[in-house]
Amino acid sequence: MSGTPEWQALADHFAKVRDMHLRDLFAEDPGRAASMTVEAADLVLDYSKNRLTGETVRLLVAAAERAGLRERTEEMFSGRHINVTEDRAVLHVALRAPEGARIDEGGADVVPEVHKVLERMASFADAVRSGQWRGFTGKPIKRVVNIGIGGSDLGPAMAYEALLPYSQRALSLGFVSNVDGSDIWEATAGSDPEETLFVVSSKTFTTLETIGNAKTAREWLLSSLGDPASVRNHFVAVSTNAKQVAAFGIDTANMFEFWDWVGGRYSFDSAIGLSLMISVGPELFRQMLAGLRAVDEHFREAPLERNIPALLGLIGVWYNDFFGAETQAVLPYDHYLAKFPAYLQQLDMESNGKRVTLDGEPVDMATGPVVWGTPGTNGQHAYYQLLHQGTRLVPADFIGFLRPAHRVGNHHDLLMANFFAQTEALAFGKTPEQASAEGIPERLVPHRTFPGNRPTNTILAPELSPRVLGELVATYEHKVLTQGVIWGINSFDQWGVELGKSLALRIVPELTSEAAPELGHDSSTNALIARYRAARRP
Ligand code: G6Q
Repeated sequence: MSGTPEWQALADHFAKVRDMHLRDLFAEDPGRAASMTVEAADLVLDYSKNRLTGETVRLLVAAAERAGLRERTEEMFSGRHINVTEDRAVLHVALRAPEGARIDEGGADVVPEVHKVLERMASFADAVRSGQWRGFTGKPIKRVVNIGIGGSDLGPAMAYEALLPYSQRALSLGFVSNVDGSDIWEATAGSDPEETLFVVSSKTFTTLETIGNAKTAREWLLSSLGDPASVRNHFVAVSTNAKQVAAFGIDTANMFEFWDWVGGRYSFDSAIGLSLMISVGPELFRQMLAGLRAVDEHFREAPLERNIPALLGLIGVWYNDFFGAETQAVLPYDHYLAKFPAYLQQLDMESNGKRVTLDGEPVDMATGPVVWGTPGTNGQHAYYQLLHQGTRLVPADFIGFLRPAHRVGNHHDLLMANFFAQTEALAFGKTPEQASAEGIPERLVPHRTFPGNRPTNTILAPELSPRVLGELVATYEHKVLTQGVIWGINSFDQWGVELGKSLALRIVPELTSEAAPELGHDSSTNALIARYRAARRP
């Protein structure tokens, strides 16, 4: 990409606009906000508080077209194996395709399969919610614990929390992911085994953490209920691997299937969302799917300069590759979106944290940024100092809602006043002249000056409903695709997680074997392992 005339045009343009200030850009064009606001589905994106002009957007769109964003998008939607290093289709969009749509993979239409599994999930979720599904001793289920990690955890955990106001409160949900025994300990402590259902979610059903936690959960159950036959009532599986599910002892009649064309971090709306569906019910889950679908259609059809996911992606590229920004903050002004930044961390960083192109050549530009964030207004009293006055450029997405989940006093007005104030302060700052005019003593003026020109996107939606949550997730999924296409990388593999995993497997016996093994690592790792072994001795 970097050798193309489109990229060069962006570089030339950057040299002209890099020092422009948002104060001037807004002063010069009273219509700026109106022309830089896009609406799609239930979402409004105002990207006017970014350091760019209409020309920047035109050039970024030209770069996206040159990189083949449209072609790659169509390839994805039509089931081509765009995950080239794993030779797989990338069809999370099929998970929300309407009945009657047709998407072929491996010579067969996958849409009927998707709907078949959705139906099975719905019957099961209804049975658990209504108390019709009973534990081994005849009690209804009151606690559901999803055991999974990474893509088999972050999505449902995020969405469960996001949709808590829509959940069946009589059912408590827990999410166990960490191999650290404290996680399963806390998730089961105080729970009644007779009323607990474990959903073991693992695409491969071989993941060390998940299988370890599932075994511990089974022991916990059996230590109380005794009879191995009880596993049938208290364990279900979500997986692509029926053989391993059966080997674990879960009846494959209680297995909910998904497919290798759903990447882990793109899977929360597949059967991986079973625990979420149990919590909110099938109807709201379907509304969430409709939200995802609405943005899929928008992304596929809207012109790139009016396309919310594409614009977010391209604006991100602008800061990442021209301004040299290294991070991207995501700041949801909604308590229930506390886990959304963590979810996006995986979606974005595992997808676009790559250093070689699809052809295996080194990428000659910066790829995915470090994504981070926490809900407003908490961050304001913590790290926003750096956003306002630090030396780094931190582009930020502000996500807010017109209506709150709960009308509690004037809390929502206060929350949203902060939401609007922050992007205004970041963009326009406070000049030394303004500070002096406020009577600030001269020696403090430099400290109390805000340079402004700190870029933000504002995403507004009516309320955090299941549908809107789906829209937000699809927006970021397609943002990630947009950027991956520009950088020419494979956003759908994750080889970078393999090395640590295989080294850990090699180290396990070194920690646990009775005979002191010869340690063949570097001197640091050898010494650390020796120290651990010494402390482990009874
Ligand atoms: C996601 C990754 C990864 C994966 C976990 C869990 O895209 O592939 O986070 O989801 O490693 O894998 P399993 O679902 O196979 O247990």
